[in-house]
Amino acid sequence: MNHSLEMNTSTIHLILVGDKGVGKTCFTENLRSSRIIQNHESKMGIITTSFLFYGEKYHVPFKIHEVGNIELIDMVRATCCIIMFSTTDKQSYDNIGDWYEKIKEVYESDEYKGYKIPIVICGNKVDSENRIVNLKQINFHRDKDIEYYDISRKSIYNIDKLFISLISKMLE
Ligand SMILES: Nc1nc2c(ncn2[C@@H]2O[C@H](COP(=O)(O)OP(=O)(O)OP(=O)(O)O)[C@@H](O)[C@H]2O)c(=O)[nH]1
Ligand SMILES: [Mg+2]
Repeated sequence: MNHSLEMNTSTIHLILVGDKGVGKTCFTENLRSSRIIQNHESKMGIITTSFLFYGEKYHVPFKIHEVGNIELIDMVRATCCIIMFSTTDKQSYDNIGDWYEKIKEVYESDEYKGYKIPIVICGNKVDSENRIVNLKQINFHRDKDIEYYDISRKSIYNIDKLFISLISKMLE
């Protein structure tokens, strides 16, 4: 196994955003049970969890910051982002544009000197019988340099793809 990237990569700070109830905390809890966790803390409405991502090609340390309040985004220093909505909640899909705009505003401000933040969008809860946002309705990412994945935290579907997508973008 190649550990070289683990040795050379500093921690990736990931901001996980999305509406209330889309599954952000559950998603992070899942990572907690399947990855090596260094620590987990909640401060001023932001939950931060450290874990080591085990990929086939590399092991990468992440710090994941869960933010469910759009006003708190600029309290976190992050270099990549997951925007989550729930495929059982149309409003949470309609709101991803607001999250996207705010992420761009904060992480592509002058302070970040022209940085283009890697973003991946995911629609959670695809295991549910109550899915109402179907693949053909999900177009937000299409004219942007963003990948979209259907995911299920419950049935652990496509979770690793989010991290692999972000890691490849960070390495570009
Ligand atoms: N069916 C299904 N339900 C899920 C899945 N992930 C989360 N849920 C449910 O969604 C609900 C909300 O999950 P949370 O993780 O608390 O959502 P959150 O995004 O952290 O919400 P806030 O912290 O309030 O912003 C819980 O009842 C979970 O059981 C999933 O993959 N499938
Ligand atoms: Mg939560």
